[in-house]
Amino acid sequence: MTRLTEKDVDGLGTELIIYERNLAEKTGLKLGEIAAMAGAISWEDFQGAARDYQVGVVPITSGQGVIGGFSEAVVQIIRQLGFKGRITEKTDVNGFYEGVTKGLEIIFMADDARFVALNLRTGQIADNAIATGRGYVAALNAMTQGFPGSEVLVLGCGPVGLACVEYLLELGSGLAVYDCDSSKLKRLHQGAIKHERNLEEAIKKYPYIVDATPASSFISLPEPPAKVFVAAPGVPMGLTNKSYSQHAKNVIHDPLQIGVATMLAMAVSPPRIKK
Ligand code: PYL
Repeated sequence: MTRLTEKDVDGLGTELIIYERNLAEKTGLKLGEIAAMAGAISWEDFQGAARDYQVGVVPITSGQGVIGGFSEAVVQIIRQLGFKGRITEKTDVNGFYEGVTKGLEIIFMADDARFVALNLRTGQIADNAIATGRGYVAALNAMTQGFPGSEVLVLGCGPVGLACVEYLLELGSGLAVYDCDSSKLKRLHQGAIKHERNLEEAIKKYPYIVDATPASSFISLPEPPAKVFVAAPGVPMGLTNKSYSQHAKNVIHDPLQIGVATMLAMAVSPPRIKK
């Protein structure tokens, strides 16, 4: 997981209205609707949870320490979804204790290894990598209205890519995967998954692409008027600057918003019956 910088989250909280408008133009949905879809909770129940839960964000100083603006960005996204949210005054375990004793029932916290949202009432825990994968597939599904006519190409089989694969299988979408480490593909033996071995060829073949890799500026898309739709979660951006600017209208990308929104939906979603 690539660690965000202050620059990545700078201004994020104050630009959420513009962000939502841009997302709705591309997908026809609000951030909360995309999150509810990916989090397997109805939009009505998600709005009900917003009236019911108090949410806290606990800054964590371990490892490389606090990222300036990170907790502020997370709490602004939470508020944008209609929830009451606040950052604890204290950090780490002290901040967790403060939140619990002050009645916060959903706690967001991130160290360098993992970013979670814990629902203290139900015990449900949402992981950012899984939520990000699901949220971006839901957004791409909405933008393309169900991936007509082709499989979806997932680049990268790390935690985000694997969450994309799982959700695409749940949606019943056709699916192809590429990973520079082809040994990772062996684990994905589910019959319906195509394994692509050549990146350049694969990118030319699929109009629907999820970039779930930690690499930057390595994806050159076919030139317009080729129609291609890309979900590019987090940082760094995998598209080259030229491809990103040529296809910007059909690219969904943000450093945190869709992942955090889907974490919240997953944390308040009715427990899923284990099959
Ligand atoms: C959650 C983000 C998404 C991509 N990379 C992940 C990352 O940057 N993780 C580190 C988060 C550290 C937060 C710090 C704080 O400010 O509480 N411990």
